[in-house]
Amino acid sequence: METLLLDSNTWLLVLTGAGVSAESGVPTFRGMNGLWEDQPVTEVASPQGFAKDPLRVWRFYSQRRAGAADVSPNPGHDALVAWERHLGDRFLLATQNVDGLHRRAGSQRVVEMHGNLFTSRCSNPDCTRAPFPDTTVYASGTVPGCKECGALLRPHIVWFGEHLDPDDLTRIESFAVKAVRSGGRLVFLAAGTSGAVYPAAGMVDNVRAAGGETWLVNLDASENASSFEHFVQGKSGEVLPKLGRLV
Ligand code: BJW
Repeated sequence: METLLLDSNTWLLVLTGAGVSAESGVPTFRGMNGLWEDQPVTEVASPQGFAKDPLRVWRFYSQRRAGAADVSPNPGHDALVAWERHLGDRFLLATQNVDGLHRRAGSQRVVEMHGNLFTSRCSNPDCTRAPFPDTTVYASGTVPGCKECGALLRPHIVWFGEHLDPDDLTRIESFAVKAVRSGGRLVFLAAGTSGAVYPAAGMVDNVRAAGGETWLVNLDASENASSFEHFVQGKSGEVLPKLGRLV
């Protein structure tokens, strides 16, 4: 197997997707065939889906909260923690996962691009209440309301058609810019992601355009696999612990 050198000149930007949590027992979107209760997830997890049937949306997220609370990080998560300890500020983890497993494993420099399953916020854009931690598994038939304005609460998740937090995107971009400006070796590694959902799927092209090196660790060839210079096929929980050579 190839090895990825992580030395004092390396700046490592990691992107993770659902596949990294698969070995912890969290179902991937592809694994569910993109369906939940026979409905396309894209229709449930969308502003339109919430407007049409908030009960169904909260049933979906309550079920996932219950499932994700019982799982533990796997050796793939642990390997990323070790890499971060080695590289310090020359490491950034951008995750599309909302399950919180990277932080539970010990990762600190984390950007949760698609939000967090255990955070809720008010659905009223004019409400001043900030997003807040919320581990409640709401009983079926319940839609929680905002204590401040009475509107419906919603999960703090980036649904299809919604914009990602611009601060998150800036943090990722600034990391790459800083790496290049410092004359360091910029490396981008994507793991466990189908490469189908943007803007995450476009990160590989941005890094290549900036002169960075690109690695993919995935169970199968993702939609954008041909954009990567290195492809290590396998389970992230088995590949990542062996891939990094920390010097
Ligand atoms: C393993 C493994 C193991 C298994 N080890 N590997 C440009 C072009 C075209 C469209 C767009 C575009 N820019 C924006 C869009 C629209 C849209 C989009 O991308 N659509 C595509 C479907 C084409 N994007 C958006 O709407 C985004 N917003 C945005 O860009 O705003 C501006 C804008 C809006 C509208 C138009 C244009 C611009 C928001 C995207 C938010 C995504 N949110 C979701 C749902 C959240 C719901 C929830 O979690 O409850 O986030 S979608 C879903 O997909 C979830 C995931 O984070 C995301 C990525 O999935 P991921 O992680 O890749 O998982 P899987 O299951 O798909 O794949 C798992 C992979 O792992 C597989 O390859 C397996 O083989 C592998 N694997 N086990 C290693 N053990």
